[in-house]
Amino acid sequence: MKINQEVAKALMEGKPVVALESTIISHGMPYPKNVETANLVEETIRKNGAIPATIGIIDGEIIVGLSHSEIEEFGKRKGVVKVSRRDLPLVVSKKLWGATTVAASIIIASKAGIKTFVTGGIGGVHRGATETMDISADLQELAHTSILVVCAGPKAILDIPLTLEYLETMGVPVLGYQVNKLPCFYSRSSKYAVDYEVDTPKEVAAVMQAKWDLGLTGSILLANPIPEKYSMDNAEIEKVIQAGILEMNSKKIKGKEATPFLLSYVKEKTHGESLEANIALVVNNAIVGAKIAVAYSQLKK
Ligand code: PSU
Ligand code: MN
Repeated sequence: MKINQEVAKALMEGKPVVALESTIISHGMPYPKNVETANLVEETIRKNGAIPATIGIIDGEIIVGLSHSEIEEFGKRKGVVKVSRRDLPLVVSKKLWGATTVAASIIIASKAGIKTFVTGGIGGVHRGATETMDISADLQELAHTSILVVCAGPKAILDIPLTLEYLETMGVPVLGYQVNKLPCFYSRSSKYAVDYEVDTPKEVAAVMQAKWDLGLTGSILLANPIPEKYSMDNAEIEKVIQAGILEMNSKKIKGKEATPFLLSYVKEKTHGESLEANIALVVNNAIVGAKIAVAYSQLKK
């Protein structure tokens, strides 16, 4: 594992660092929006006082803190493997390029000593999971890896209530950032309550400290709603998602292809509106994640 110099130094000095994933770059958004977004997210983290560390695998080497040119390559390159826990040993031993999901990224970030992670939306229990058993490996990892994960809620393509049940069973607190209803990725709100509402970065930092000081390993999930301006109508997006799932099933798309297929289907059918929403929500998460990383590092000092 290679930690870039700036990130390594910051970690040694107890400065705030925010980890980021690369699946969203290689498999979550089309080029060049993916690269523009990744760069904007990094810039946003810096503006808010923390150091970004985008994680990816290049020729089998795990990198914590990709350079701009490496991010560009992740955005363009064909055949980059989507890497979850299951894929890690293969991509490393076969010396491949790998874009890390939330699951793989938080494993790596945590090994590097990073306590804050930012993404768009986490994976979760898929609709129809009682038949397909499609439950994102993200959930397992949230249960076991001690890191704060800032997202805009579970992706709307999922079965939200089952995802919440799973997180409860696994002991992962689901916090709403300045909201008491769970945001659902493309839209600010849903009918589901979060476990607790938190209102400031300091408050979140205190939860992190309390959880891990108690020896309770595992993550904390912070759901930060998409900015009002980009929030999409729940009912409309739901129609598109249902049609997307039908098409996905008829094409027999499943496993790791399911999420990328649905995200790109929704993008097509909303004429790119969902992509703009996706970008806005990740950037918004970067602001909050950086502020929390700053608050947590102050608390630790
Ligand atoms: N958030 C986004 N876009 C994405 C993802 C998250 O805004 O593409 C990715 C993350 O890497 C997450 C993955 O871990 O989707 C979940 O995939 P699956 O459902 O196959 O576990
Ligand atoms: Mn899956």
